[in-house]
Amino acid sequence: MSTEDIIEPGVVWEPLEFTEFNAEDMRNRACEFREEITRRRTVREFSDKPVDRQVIEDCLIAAGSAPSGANLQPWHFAVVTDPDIKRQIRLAAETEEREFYAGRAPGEWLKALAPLGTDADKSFLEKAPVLIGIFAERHGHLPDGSRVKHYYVPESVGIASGFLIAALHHAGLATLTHTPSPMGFMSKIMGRPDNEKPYILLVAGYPSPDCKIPRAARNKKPLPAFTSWL
Ligand code: IYR
Repeated sequence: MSTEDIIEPGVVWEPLEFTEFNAEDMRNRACEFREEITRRRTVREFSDKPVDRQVIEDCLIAAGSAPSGANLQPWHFAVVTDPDIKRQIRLAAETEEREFYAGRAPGEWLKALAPLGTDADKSFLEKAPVLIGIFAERHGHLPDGSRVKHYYVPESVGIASGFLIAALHHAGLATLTHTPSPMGFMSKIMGRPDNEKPYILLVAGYPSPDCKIPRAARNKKPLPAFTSWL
């Protein structure tokens, strides 16, 4: 606590550290970030080149700084690099995905996916160096075991996941936001408790040297199609 802190019942206020940029710098920063983030592409063909653990940890710290309901940070990130565990995850995901593509998915869903060229082959789950199981804590626990209610859980975990994807991209890594369906197997294989709901299986690493991506995924709505100014 610094000497500038103001203490009131229930809250300690501290001064905000804020960097204000001049108008030109701000425009440049917005434009540079837009260019960097819009270069991100979802990748499904990964190389097995390992990734520095420190890089993943820094990106996770960035994710953990996300805003969340009542600042309760209702997320857990399970990082998997062990080849045996990756193999178990691949086998379990492919079992579900084979059923998904062979009939569980409604025709309309398969039609929507067709331009992306996805299928039940999930070999990237073994090949990529890092899998990050993202879990949403439906509720938390105090040290004495009693329940703590969480708020805006999907929103909070979604924002943290977005931070993580942006941080990994910024560091120079490719990602895949994989949503195997259903994903209950993630809890079992990654040893996560019942209060955590599997949310996303994020794949991270380098793209394979001959990586191809579907052109259709480049189609992004133009600004007027998804914004309004009042
Ligand atoms: N889970 C399947 C299907 C799939 C669903 C959506 I929505 C996608 O954006 C991509 C794929 C799979 O991973 O192949």
